[in-house]
Amino acid sequence: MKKALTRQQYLDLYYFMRLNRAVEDTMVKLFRQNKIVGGLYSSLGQEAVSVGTAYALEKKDWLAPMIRNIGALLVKGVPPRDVFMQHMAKYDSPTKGKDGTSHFGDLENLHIVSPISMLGDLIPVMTGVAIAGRYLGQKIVAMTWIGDGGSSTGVFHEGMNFAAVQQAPFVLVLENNQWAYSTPVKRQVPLENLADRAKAYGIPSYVVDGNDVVAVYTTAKEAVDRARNGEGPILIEVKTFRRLGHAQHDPAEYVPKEMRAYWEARDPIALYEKFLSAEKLLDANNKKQIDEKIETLLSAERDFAENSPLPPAEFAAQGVYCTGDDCHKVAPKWERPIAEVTPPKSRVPAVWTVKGFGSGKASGGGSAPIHFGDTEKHEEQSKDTEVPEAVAETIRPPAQPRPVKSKSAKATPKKSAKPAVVSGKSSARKARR
Ligand SMILES: Cc1ncc(C[n+]2csc(CCOP(=O)(O)OP(=O)(O)O)c2C)c(N)n1
Ligand SMILES: [Mg+2]
Repeated sequence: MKKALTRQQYLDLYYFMRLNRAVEDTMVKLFRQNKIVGGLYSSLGQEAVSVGTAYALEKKDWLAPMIRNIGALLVKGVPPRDVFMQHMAKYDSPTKGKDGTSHFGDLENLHIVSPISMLGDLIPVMTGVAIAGRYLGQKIVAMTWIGDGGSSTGVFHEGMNFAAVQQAPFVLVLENNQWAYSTPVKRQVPLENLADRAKAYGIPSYVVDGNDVVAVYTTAKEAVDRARNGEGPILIEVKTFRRLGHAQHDPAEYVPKEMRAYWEARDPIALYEKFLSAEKLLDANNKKQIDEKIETLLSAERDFAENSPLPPAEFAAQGVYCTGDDCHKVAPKWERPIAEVTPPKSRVPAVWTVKGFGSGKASGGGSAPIHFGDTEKHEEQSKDTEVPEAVAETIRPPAQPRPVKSKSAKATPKKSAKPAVVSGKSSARKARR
């Protein structure tokens, strides 16, 4: 932990980690009192990740949390009562009681996109947010988090590739907490550092100790600055450990004792307290003040949440489907002229083959980004796309006849089945097509 921040920044990081832990401790109590409606996930031991990364964002930036990022919500300005009420499905909660965990956002004020349960889907969504911000000239950065397990989904790769090719101002925090449910990282990815996944997209990456909040913050700040300055997306792998089970129902008995002991000795809050007192940034008196501040705040927030009513029963049937303009207007708020969505504002030149691109009108009267219609095929498209033989030889590896060992290949082939072993070059090419 290097000393480079202001005193206030050091203390903010401490306060938010403590608040993160206290909010989650309160929810464990509520869960045991049967007041939490859905599942309850924990970021115990991972507070430095959510807090250190979100603290690197500016107010205008956007984030999208996953289940273990309540700390990021708190840093962005979500009051603890909203987190409590959301988990308790109370009527005053951000979704008015229509969710039992943390699926809520705030697009208007705090710039928070709701979590999406399908792991990885937030990556292309937040890439879109980042690109939209660039079109609008807002100089924003978008950030989201993904687990070690989530980094093996298809959409992770599609999303990262999309972000990279668009040079989106997007930071992805890959939270490697060693486990995806009961699967250890080593059994799902043959990589020492998951940050190496960035190489496949030609983008920069960092590996950082996720239990050192100052290291997490300074790394995230550098990444956010680089993304904001137009360097494109950045992947940060933070190495940490999921101290509890996947959710409250999971005792996580599959975690080896030595592994747990190693990480428990590296509690991010305890480590940070040591650093702060060694640097004379925190003494017993400051600590007591922070304890009291958090206790007073959370007891008021918890009371508010407990006193909020559950939604009326009939509300369950309302607002399930959008009924059109009387529900909310489904229309982009930012139809843009063509100059704003093509270079130099966007990274990639548009190579539309559809005639009339940019000349259509959207329902709001603005320029439609793409005009589909009964347009003729562009000349380029109708050309014969067959690769000349001489060129084909240079781009296609020669066919390697392979011995067939698998059971299914030994079985009598169906009439329509292609030959399992191909020998000649031309038949190999046909088989590949
Ligand atoms: C695409 C997809 N597959 C499976 C799941 C079910 N699921 C939810 S959380 C989880 C484990 C995630 O592990 P990891 O990404 O490492 O995150 P962690 O829980 O460790 O924070 C799984 C498999 C899901 N939500 N989405
Ligand atoms: Mg994990």
